[in-house]
Amino acid sequence: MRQGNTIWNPERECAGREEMRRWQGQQLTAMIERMYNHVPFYKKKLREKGIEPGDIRSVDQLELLPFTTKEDLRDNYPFALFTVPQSDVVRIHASSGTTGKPTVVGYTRKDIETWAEVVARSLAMAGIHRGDTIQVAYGYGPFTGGLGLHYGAEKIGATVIPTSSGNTRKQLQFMTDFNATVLACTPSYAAHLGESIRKEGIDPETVKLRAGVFGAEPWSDEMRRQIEKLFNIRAYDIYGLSEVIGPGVSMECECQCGNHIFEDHFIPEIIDPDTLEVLPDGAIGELVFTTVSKEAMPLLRYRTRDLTRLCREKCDCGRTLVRMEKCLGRTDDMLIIRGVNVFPSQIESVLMDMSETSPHYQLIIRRENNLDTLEVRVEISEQNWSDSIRELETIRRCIMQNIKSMLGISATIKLVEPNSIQRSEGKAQRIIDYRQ
Ligand code: DLL
Repeated sequence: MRQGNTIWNPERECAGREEMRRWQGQQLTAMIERMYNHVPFYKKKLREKGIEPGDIRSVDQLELLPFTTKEDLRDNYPFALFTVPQSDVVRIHASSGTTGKPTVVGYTRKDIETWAEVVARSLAMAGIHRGDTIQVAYGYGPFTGGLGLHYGAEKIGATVIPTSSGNTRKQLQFMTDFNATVLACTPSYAAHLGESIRKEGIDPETVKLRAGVFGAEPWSDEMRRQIEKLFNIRAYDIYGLSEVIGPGVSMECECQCGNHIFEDHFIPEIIDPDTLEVLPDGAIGELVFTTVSKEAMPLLRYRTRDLTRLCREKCDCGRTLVRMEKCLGRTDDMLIIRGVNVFPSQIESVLMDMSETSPHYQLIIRRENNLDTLEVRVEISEQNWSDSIRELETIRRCIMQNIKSMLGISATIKLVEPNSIQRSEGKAQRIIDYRQ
């Protein structure tokens, strides 16, 4: 085992496989009983499969259980999936989504404690501890980022600066004046903050950050390197979704080889999104979670629409928790351009791998004469913005060729001036699809 960061809960995070499976099985049995007895929606779904409480005793039987989808959450808006009376619900979060009703999530006091525990484990994984000062620049509100990180950071005894998102100048002032050692926000906002240090005339030496906890949107390893360079820090990936709990479903350790899933609370599966068949470890597919310990709103085989793969090989950090690879993207963000499946993260890898481009880009998709077209708008970095048409043309051609060789499709590349693409303070909006 590597001697490094503290393992917050070694009993759970380093449990043997059999011990973990036994624990998951017990929790699953109890969860199904709660769901069956308190939620008509689940009772109906379980009965349709011929399942009664007590029938499910082991995680091996997960495959027998029905799936839950985002549509199910919307159909049961706002509280019909709660397994506890509303008087036991101490917090409600909601995720806005782009269309229709928001998805609502409720938490009992114990759920809030579980959430703080998994975020505390996550921060410890990144070597963060009491004595650190964490600037939480995720949005505070119905979005789970701000309050999720906040409670976990307080649990480990760190000092929290709850800046929420936005107001970049104030963020930088607090970061330097209060000696923040950790920044938590979306990777796109981190990139913007990093660039703003120099623009605001701040001496980078006065920035004391040493780690970043970034997530809530897909980001490539190339983007990670850019952010690490901008701040001179180590950047860690935190994953989560409000329906399951919020941030802290999985987190990267110091080995940075995938995110460890807190599987004592959230049992993962990978399925083929078309056939719904369970796929073996190592295969890419849709991530599904069963939240065995949650009280207010447990979820049975919830389809996240996130695409990734699982790995159970031993990790050098000593944790035995299964790992998920960095998310490739969401099934609903996958663009089908002239029949080819394209994930924005693939294009990001190409762009961020080049030193001339900045971490700000947009993908514009149109349909012209029944043919899909992809335009990639990318900002050139300040130091590479040139008056020479020839130099810019060389960069443009290079991006075009690299995208063609990675994806097999041609894209129009439009180089735009530094600072011309709108910056995001939360999740970046990178796709403009005029076909919809
Ligand atoms: O984004 C929770 C969160 C807050 C996670 C802060 C990490 C940090 P939602 O708004 O419900 O919750 O969005 C969940 O965001 O299904 C993924 O598609 C995406 N996502 C979250 N974390 C990552 C990540 C929060 N690290 C949806 N990498 C999820 C890639 C991520 N995608």
